Amino acid sequence: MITRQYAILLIVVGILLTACAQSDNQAESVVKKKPNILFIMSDDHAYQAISAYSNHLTETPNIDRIAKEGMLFTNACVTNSICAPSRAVILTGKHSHLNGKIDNMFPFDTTNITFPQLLQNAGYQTAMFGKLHFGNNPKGFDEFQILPGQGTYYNPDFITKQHGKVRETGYTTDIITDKTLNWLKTERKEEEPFLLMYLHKAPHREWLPPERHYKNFTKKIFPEPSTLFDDYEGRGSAAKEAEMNLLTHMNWAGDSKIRPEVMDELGIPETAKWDKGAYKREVGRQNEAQRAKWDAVYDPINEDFKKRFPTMTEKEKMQWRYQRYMQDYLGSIAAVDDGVGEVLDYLEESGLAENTIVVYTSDQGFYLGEHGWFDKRFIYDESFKTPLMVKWPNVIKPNQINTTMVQNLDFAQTFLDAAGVAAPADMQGESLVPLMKGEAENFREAVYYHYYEYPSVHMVKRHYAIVTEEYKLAHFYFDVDEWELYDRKKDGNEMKNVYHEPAYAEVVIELKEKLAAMRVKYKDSKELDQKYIDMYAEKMKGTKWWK
Ligand code: SGN
Ligand code: CA
Repeated sequence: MITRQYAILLIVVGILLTACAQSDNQAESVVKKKPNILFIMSDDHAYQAISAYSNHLTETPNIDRIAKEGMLFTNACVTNSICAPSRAVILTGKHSHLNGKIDNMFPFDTTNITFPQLLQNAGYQTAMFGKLHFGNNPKGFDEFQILPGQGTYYNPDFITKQHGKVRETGYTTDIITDKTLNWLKTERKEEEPFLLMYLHKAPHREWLPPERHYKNFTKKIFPEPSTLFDDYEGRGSAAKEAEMNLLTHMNWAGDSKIRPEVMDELGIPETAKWDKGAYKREVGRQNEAQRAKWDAVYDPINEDFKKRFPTMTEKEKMQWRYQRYMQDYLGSIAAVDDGVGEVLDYLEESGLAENTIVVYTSDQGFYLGEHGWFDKRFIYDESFKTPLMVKWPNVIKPNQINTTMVQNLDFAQTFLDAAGVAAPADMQGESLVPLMKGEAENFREAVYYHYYEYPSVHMVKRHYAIVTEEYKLAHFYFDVDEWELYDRKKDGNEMKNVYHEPAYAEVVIELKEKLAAMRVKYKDSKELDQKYIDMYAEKMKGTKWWK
């Protein structure tokens, strides 16, 4: 016979056990609730070429889905507008002068702690596919397949974690998409949250679209930017001396896809000494079948050019180049948009979308003929700002537009915050999660910028700067000592340096103080500027950049 006391004890134990089991279940569901993170980044994708921002150039319906279902950031920017340094800032949450990856030349210092390592330690399954451009392999990834260096548009090589170097046949953007989808479908573990980095090489120079898009895009005509014929008056020597002009610095063969033989026939010299080489490297990499399709479209363009070139004015050459540039650049983006659509579709079909943060961004912005330029590097808006949109169902409401100044510096802390993982104290960004929830006020007053790679390709001088919503104050240094100030509200195209205008004297004093304080806050200094000049000199000694 069970005594009454014993029966009560059993009931109490039963209740306690049930309560424990329930809280275990709750704990489990909390663990399960950690969001997946799909980080999509393309290379050199200008916000001017995303229809969520403006459709004056092209439509990107799939990329736009992310903005429609979530938040579009209209003032996202980078800390250093160049490829590998931007990626290093994203992974480490630290400015270039602290993570050490100041330019594209030096390999990334792998003793840096990156957010993927921290997520992996916290139980995330991690994978990376596409372009990294670090000079070494990424740490903190269960799986990676990355392009060596810049990669190529057709028949790319990949450095893989499992099988060493492999060569694939096909179009690189599509292959990176397939690898990403394949991992989601076959490698992803049900029981762990994931971090998936899906990193396109496109639309990086030399802009080779796939057949399905070059067939159409080569027939299109695009509106010219109002500053296409900028003469750089009213600005400092940096803009005047930069080598990014469509007419004078873009390659005829490599970039505009004029056959080297046609250049010879017309007596056109190479723009840069790798002009014809770049054509051979990219177009020349296609196999016979790919090349036949390519020639069917690009040969008639060459024939037409042969007829026109002898009588073309400089202005007409510039206009012709701009159209050719946009056709290939935007055609390459159309393939990125296709890939993004496929991956978003799969997230929906598989039910993963519900608990997945999806980010679309670029490693920096790009000039699409504004100021007569291509490329990036400068603090002027087209390359300083970068596209950014994020969807996170149940956290970010659909169709949000956020105008706050956010930076690529903020990603690491944002993802750690979303995953409930503590960020190291020396990371320098801010979590964007409060902004995404619509909770943050007084987020940030100004951002800091520092570009280093000079002298180098495109010859953009070293400069550091402070940017507020109203102003941009930049100091160009090393072989010059020049300041530029832009009134962002009055001069959106940044055509007039007002640094020397008496009306702005007060603004200059105030911003210089703030800039000095920012350099202290972020631990940048004259000593570090000099250290990086000395390192660069050592590395580049004897090259054409450093005699
Ligand atoms: C190559 C390009 C440059 C470009 C750099 C860096 N020339 O050198 O135009 O600025 O890469 O780009 S190319 O003719 O070889 O394509 S980055 O995106 O990697 O920073
Ligand atoms: Ca880039």
